[in-house]
Amino acid sequence: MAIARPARALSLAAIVLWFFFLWQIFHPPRPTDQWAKWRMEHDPNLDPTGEPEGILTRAGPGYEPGPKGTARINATLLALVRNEELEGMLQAMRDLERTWNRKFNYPWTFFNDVPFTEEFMRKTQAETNAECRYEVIPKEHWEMPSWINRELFKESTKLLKEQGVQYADMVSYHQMCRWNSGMFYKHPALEHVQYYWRVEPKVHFFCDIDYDVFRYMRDNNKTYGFTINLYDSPESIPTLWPETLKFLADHPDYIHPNNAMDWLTDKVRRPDHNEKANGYSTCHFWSNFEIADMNFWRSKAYEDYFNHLDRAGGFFYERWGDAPVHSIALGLFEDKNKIHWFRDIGYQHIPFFNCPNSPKCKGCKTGLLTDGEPFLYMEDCRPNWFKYVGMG
Ligand SMILES: Nc1nc2c(ncn2[C@@H]2O[C@H](COP(=O)(O)OP(=O)(O)OP(=O)(O)O)[C@@H](O)[C@H]2O)c(=O)[nH]1
Ligand SMILES: [Mg+2]
Repeated sequence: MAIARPARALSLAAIVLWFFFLWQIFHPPRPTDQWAKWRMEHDPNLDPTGEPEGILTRAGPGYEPGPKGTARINATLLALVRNEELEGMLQAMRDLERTWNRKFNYPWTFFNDVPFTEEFMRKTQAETNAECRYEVIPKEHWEMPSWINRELFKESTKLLKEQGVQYADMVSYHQMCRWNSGMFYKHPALEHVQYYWRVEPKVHFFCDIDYDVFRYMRDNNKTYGFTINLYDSPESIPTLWPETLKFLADHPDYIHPNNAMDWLTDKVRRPDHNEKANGYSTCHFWSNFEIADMNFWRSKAYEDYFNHLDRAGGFFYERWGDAPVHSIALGLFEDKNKIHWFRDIGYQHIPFFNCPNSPKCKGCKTGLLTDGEPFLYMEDCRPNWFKYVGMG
C-alpha cells in the first residue's frame, strides 16, 4: 500500500529530528569544551591582588643610581642574551624599567658566550639610569664537558628529535640549560652578588611594583620567587628523576623536613607525565622568570646535586632544562615556605601570562593564563602548587 506523500515527508522529518536530537546529546565535545577541565575552577588572579604581606621597602633616598644608592642590597638584574636579540632585550628592559627599576636603579648584568657588540652595550645602557655590566662567559663554564661522548650526543639528539623534543639538536640550547642550572652564579662578576632577577629578551612586565623586591626577599626570608608554574615535556627528562633518587639515596640528609616532595611527585593531575618522567610530576617554576638568592645554588647540597647530574650527562644525552633542575632542588632541599609566588608581578613570556587583578596593571587581561591554543591550559601546574604548598 502506497503511503501518502505528506505522511512520507512527515516521517522523514521525524527521523531527521530524532538523529539531530541524539547528536545534540552525544556529539563529541567542541574543541574549547575538551580543554575546559584543565582550567582552574577559580583562578586566584581574578581576585583583587595587592602587595605581599611582610616587610616592604619603598623607593626614596638611597635608591639613586651609582654610589649614592646605599639603600640597594647586593643584587642585580641578570640576562643571558645574544647580540642578535638586542631588540627583544631593549623591549624587556623598557617594561621592567618603567614598572620597577627606574625607582630602584638596580644594576643590570648581561652575559654572553661571545663578546657584546658596541651597539648592544650602547643601546642597552641607554634604556636605564642604572649601571650596566657586560660579561663574557668563560669557556670552561659554557663548553660541552670533556666526559660527554660526542657520538652518543648526536645519536641521542636524533632520538629526542624524533620524540618531538624542541631544540634537542641545538648544542647551544643544551649549553644554555646547563649554564642556567649550575654555572651562572659561579661567574666571577657575581662573586659578591647575592640576589638576582632573571630577565629574558622579549618578555613583558605589566604592573607597577612599588617596593624593593630584593629587600622583600631578604627581609622576609625568601629564597626563590616565581610567577608561573608549568608541566615540562617528560620526553626531555626521562632519567632526571631516577638520577635524583640515586643522589638522594647517598644524601638523604640533604632533604629539608619542610620539603615539597608531594608537589614534585604528584600523579593525580597528569598521571601520564609522572609515568613518562619515571616518578616526577614534571611541575616546575618557569625559570625564564626567577628572583632568587644565589646562596641556595652555592650551598653544598645544590653543588653536590648539580655535579651529580652533570656527570650523569643528561644535560646533553637528554634535554634537561634549568627549570626542572632548579625546581626539583628547591622542592627537595629548601623549606617550601621560602618559595614565593610573586602574584603581583604581571609577566609574560610567550605563550603564558601571570596577570593579576590590580589597578597597578596595564596591558594584560586579568586572569588570562595564555593567549595561545586552548590545549595550553593542560600545561598549567599552578593548581598543584596551590594544593600542596599554598599561595604564599
Ligand atoms: N648568549 C647566548 N644566549 C643564549 C643562547 N641560547 C639561549 N640564550 C639565551 O638564553 C635564554 C633562554 O633561551 P631561549 O631561546 O629563550 O629559550 P626558551 O625560553 O626555552 O625558548 P623560547 O620559548 O623559544 O623563548 C634567552 O635569554 C636567550 O637569549 C646562546 O647560545 N648564547
Ligand atoms: Mg625564552
